[in-house]
Amino acid sequence: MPLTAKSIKNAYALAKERYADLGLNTDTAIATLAKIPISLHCWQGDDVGGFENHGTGLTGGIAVTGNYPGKARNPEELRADVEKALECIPGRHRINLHAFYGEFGGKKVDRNEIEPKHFQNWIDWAKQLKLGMDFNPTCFSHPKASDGFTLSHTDRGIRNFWIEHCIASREIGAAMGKALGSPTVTNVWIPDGYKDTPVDRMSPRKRLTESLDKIFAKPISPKVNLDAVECKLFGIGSESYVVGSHEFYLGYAIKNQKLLCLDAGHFHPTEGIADKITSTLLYVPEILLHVSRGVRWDSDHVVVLDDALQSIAQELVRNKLLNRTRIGLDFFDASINRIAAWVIGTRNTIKSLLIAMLEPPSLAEAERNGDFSARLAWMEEAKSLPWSAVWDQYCTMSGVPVGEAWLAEVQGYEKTVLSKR
Ligand code: RNT
Ligand code: ZN
Repeated sequence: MPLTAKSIKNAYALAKERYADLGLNTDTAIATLAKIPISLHCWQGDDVGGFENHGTGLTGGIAVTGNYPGKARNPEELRADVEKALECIPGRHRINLHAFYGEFGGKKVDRNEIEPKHFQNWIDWAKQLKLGMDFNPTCFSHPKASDGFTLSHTDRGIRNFWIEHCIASREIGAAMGKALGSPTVTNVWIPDGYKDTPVDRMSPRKRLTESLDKIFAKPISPKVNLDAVECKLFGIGSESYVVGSHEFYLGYAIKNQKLLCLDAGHFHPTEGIADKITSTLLYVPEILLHVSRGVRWDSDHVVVLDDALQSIAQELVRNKLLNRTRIGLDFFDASINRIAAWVIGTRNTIKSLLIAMLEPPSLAEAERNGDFSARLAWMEEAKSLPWSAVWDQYCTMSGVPVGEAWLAEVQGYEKTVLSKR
């Protein structure tokens, strides 16, 4: 039996009362939650394919596995698919593009020649849907990245090519931010690294610093563009050494007051990013999150409502850090319906924030009082509070499917649209 409007309302009324007894206002939680945008990564829709055709396929030490039918083949299809996903997600969000999703009208425009005009259709579409936009230079899947090095390459010509690409990307980010009245986060991630043990770990890092300094030389107003840098531990084919490691970018971001991007899949397999949030935010102005799920390696699985995700949300909410954190998603699964992947991952991320917002104040109080038995007791009891009734209410208020009802929507779209591709 599907949930009825009446049962959702009744369940919410009971939940509201239960939380009120604990000192929490569920209406306030919903209103706060509705103001937090999640940046949906366009690349889940086409397996990080992009709209160029250099014949290199996906490179850069990342991999998409699966061959589920119906992937988006062009900008129109990708936008339609994102719209379908957004219809199943409560709130107002953002769309995160990579540079190789530009529209070049059949002309060959190399990465160092891209301009805001190549993204005008995306900007117009985002404006219409009231979405903010985020951006990324694409320093992979290109002949000039074929040996695995870009901004730290030994060849000055190749380095300069990628520097120009990143400079062009910042300008595009600024144009997007200006057009949409909300700053674009332009995130630099490069794949540079070695499969096997290097002898010289220092020189590539020096070159990367120099390249980044050139890229960021021109000041751009933070009202339109914010620069972020993303670290990584290893990639496929860069197992032994990654130039842009955590320590490298942590230092660079602190020194230059850039946003540090923390991707959940970019650390040792048992290392979470939640515990890094308060430390880094003491030294950098803001952070960008790539909410992802590494399984055994940086495998970019769809985000589920697990402890790692909930810890991230708790850190942001407990420490009131949401206004200094840009939340983006980064996963790519081609083994399931790609729209379902977006919906599942995004709904889970929003759910985790809601659960964190509904944490009883008694938890922090117990810790302040040094009562660690009470802290653990509350931590565990809090897990079975009726947050799902509040979530259902939020979905109802937002006019999006409640509970599993979104799945039928996505299945219907698969039948009428995706299966015809
Ligand atoms: C790769 C990084 C990077 C990419 C996207 C496509 O390891 O996580 O963020 O996933 O830019
Ligand atoms: Zn990432």
